Amino acid sequence: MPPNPSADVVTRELRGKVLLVTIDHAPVNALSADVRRGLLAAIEAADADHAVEAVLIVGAGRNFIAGADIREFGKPPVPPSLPDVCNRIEACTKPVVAAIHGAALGGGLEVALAAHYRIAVDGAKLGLPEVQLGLLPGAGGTQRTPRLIGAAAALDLILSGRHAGAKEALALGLVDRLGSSGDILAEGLAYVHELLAAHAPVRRARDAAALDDGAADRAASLAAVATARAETAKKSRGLFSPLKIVEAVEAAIEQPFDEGLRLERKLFLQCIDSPQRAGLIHAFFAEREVLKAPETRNAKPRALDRIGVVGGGTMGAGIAVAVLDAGLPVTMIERDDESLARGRAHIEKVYDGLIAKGRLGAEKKADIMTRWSGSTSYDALADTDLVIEAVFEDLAVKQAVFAELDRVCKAGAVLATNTSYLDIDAIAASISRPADVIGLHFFSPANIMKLLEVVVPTQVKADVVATAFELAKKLRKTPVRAGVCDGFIGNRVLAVYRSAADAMMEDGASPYQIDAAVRAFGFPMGPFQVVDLAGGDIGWATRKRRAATRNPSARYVQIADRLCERGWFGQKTGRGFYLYPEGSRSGAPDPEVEAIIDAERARAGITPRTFTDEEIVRRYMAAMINEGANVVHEGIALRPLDVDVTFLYGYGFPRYRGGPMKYADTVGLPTILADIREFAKEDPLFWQASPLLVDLVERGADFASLNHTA
Ligand code: T1G
Ligand code: NAD
Repeated sequence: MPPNPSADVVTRELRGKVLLVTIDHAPVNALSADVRRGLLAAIEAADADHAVEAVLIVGAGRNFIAGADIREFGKPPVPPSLPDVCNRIEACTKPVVAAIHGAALGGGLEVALAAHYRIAVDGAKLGLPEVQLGLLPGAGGTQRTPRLIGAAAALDLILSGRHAGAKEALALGLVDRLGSSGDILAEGLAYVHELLAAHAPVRRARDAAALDDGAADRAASLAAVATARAETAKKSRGLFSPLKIVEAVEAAIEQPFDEGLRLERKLFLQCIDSPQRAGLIHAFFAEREVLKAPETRNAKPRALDRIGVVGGGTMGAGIAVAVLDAGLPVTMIERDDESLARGRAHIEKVYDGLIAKGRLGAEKKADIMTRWSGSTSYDALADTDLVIEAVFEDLAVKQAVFAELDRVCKAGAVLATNTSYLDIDAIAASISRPADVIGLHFFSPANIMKLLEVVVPTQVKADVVATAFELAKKLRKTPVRAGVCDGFIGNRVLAVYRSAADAMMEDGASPYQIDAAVRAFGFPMGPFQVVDLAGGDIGWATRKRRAATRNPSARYVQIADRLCERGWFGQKTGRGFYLYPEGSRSGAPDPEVEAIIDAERARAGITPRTFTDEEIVRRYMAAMINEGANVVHEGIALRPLDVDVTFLYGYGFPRYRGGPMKYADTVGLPTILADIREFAKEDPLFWQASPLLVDLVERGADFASLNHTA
């Protein structure tokens, strides 16, 4: 048997007549160059060794293969390529069986599809999620999958990037057999022996007939492609790879296998070169890196069996639903019975909505609500492990609540506040156990939005931070560690680019043009639509709170105040920057708002000028990036990637751009700095380049250079 060049990550062992090939490359058996070399060598060895009558491929650890090694993308390719490895597996003269447990994703599923037979066990997840990385299956997935499961099913799997469970995979025809026990090796070996006993031939997916079983089939396949093309063109919102996927699957119907494979390769390399690939892969790793806050490294989370929520308003109710959805019991505290009943009604409204959509049964709702309890007495929190305060945004009101929590909660309970802006150090310092106080800043609606800013005050204990991250995991939230300042990471940066948008509006751009330009950039909504959604009154309250400390020489655009003075708070009042006839959620431009803007320009002595969409985006992004750099510079955010994840999960930043700091690197920091210096000629107080940005440009470095593990 020839030597094994990758013995450390791919082992092979002759078990009777079966060559057992095991991929053991932690953490997820990604197809690194070593693994590819090892797989290739194993098939070569199998073909060369007469003692081998069949090959069984399995993964060590929790997964089969999670795909190509994503860290290799963007770097010079190292042979052998995965398409070559898959073609070699398929060309093996002995039956090759893939035994799948855990993840068989992307290139991992492509390896399995190149094998001649597939068995899976419960818990397996099979999929081609490359589209989520701005790619397409580049090792035969777009050619073999349709031939095995048909064009429509293949398009659904590849365009959605979703994972299919073992049972669905069998039904689709992705696998041939389901193993009943969880012991994948035993199941795999038993299946191989059964195939050998039946003299099962090698069977290549390239020859499978799901596509061209007669003219009718072919017509149906082409119709599926046409439908997918039309839907994708409508839905893909500027994404590059989805339409390439449709083109590749179409080739699987129209072209001979090897022709289709060549086109797949060409399209794959186009996706590799697209900046969207870089943005989406950055997002993939960034959302995993944020989980590793320094405090979580050595500290053990405290218990999290019973949760309390103080306040049953917009946020308190949403947080309670998130806790209930995680399967935990929640105790809600409100000021009085009427408010408590309103809090419970807010929660029930969420579940009634799901029932109305047929996504939840009434019994299930009743069962969930058995884990809700409510009281107007804080004593009901005596036994809770963690309490989240979500009462009015007023320091004195919150400190009074924390005084109550300090009185009733057991030792070791974690006391959290959901404040948006207030000084959490001041809240912590107001009680006898400041080390147990932390900020948990949810985003509205709290049961939906994935982002959770974990705000770390100066006196907090490391295990309290670790507990907060553990809670995020239980609630399926993406936590980002933030330091204490006005607005933490997200709202602080938001306030700055909102001001840039306000200034452009007063200088001549209509709010509707600004929103349209920001949507074209990839955001689901522009800044003025967001104000109308969240409610103009919240920002107004913040501006009023800040009035006393606002720098008098700083530019202050009063247009939003004029609307609020009229009670035009947005969707909740039927008008704001937009008009919302009969409660519709999509607003129409309002000529009265434009008249108010004109009047404000005249009051401020401003002669309006025109803005191109390109300039609007440059100013909007320059403000966002510059303040993002400031929060990193001041240590409020650990790294630029923490700012990116905050905006990806809390502010609708287009994922394919990777986040504001990743976007800045894509554009080039010298360009961003030059823009800021250009804009500073008009308003030097507002456009002060971040010292971090200036330093990076001087050193010829980028934000990515600061994204090390914290
Ligand atoms: N490459 C490199 N590293 C990977 C990886 C991959 N494919 N998948 C995961 N990791 C790392 C991850 O960064 C983390 O590292 C650790 O593994 C655990 O991951 C040619 C082009 C498999 C379902 O898109 O969906 O094949 O933070 O925290 O929750 O057609 O990881 O510990 O340092 O997510 O148990 C297609 C991506 C690639 C699957 C496991 N494959 N991975 O989830 O653990 S493109 C994917 C996942 C491709 C071919 C194409 C999940 C998982 P660290 P984790 P998990
Ligand atoms: P809300 O006005 O909808 O609800 C506040 C609730 O707190 C009310 O039901 C009130 O009865 C209750 N309450 C007040 N004082 C109390 C006390 N002493 N004891 C018990 N209950 C009391 O407000 P909201 O929008 O849910 O905001 C709550 C907190 O969350 C604020 O700090 C806010 O800044 C923050 N926040 C709000 C949002 C948002 O989008 N609304 C987003 C993130 C954070």
